[in-house]
Amino acid sequence: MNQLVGERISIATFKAQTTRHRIMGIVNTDDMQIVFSDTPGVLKPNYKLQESMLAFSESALQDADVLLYVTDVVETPEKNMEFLEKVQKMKIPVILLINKIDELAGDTSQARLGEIVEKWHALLPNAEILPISAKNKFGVDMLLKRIQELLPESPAFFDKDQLTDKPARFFVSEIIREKILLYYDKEIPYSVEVRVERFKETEKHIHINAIIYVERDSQKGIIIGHQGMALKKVSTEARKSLEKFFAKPIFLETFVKVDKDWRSSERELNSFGYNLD
Ligand SMILES: Nc1nc2c(ncn2[C@@H]2O[C@H](COP(=O)(O)OP(=O)(O)OP(=O)(O)O)[C@@H](O)[C@H]2O)c(=O)[nH]1
Ligand SMILES: [Mg+2]
Repeated sequence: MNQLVGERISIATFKAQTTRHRIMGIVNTDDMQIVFSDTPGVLKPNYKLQESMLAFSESALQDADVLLYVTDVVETPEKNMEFLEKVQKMKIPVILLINKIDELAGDTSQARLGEIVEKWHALLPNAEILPISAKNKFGVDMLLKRIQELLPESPAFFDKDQLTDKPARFFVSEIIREKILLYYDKEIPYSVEVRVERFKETEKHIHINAIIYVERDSQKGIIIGHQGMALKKVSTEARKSLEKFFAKPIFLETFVKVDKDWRSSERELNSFGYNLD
């Protein structure tokens, strides 16, 4: 979606379950508007946060005109058979994107891609299949053109200068969460939520105070690290990304608090914005 929209709207890391929300990215031209919804991957929920994530994915499916199902050259379909059956029965056009074809190097790459396409075609015979590389922007323009052909005529849903449905604070918390996904292991990133307490923009700067919530005291210690070094690194890296995103110098203060078992609490999840409205 970031490549299609041309902005880094959705955070991306090598860890699973990076995306927790439904995030809209809007492409505007003189005579057209495309609204993309990036969503969490479809999974079987193990705790309440994952139930909310699944609800976001399902809400996007309900009002989409076209479904882009993103897989890659290494993912195997087996773990998603139930969802694939649902996709096969959908009434809207489905485009299956086989991403990361840049990873298929060498003489046998064409043959290997052929096998991958065959395998997916057998599972989703009604889907159009497009191999792409989001990293190298290979196939992305062709995809945009194809989506344009498939979309129905309709008035624009959003203002022509709008890029996303989310407010500035959302991107602050996501960028901080991205650094946490990158720099901590095991259950830590999955136990973290970020709340922006202050976002004050002046002509020259943006002042931001953010609280990093964890589920337990022991996790608080890990986030802060020896002599505060781990938190310092996260804050520095987040500040750099925020300065790129907002194109302004940023003053960022981060605090760590414990919100016991927040990801299993309906009330806390609502307060963190994990509800559909
Ligand atoms: N080699 C290669 N890596 C890619 C490409 N596109 C994305 N990646 C990497 O793949 C990883 C996963 O990307 P994400 O955007 O987080 O994937 P996602 O499917 O949204 O995953 P979740 O949000 O966790 O459900 C990141 O490390 C990306 O940098 C590509 O075209 N080629
Ligand atoms: Mg994602």
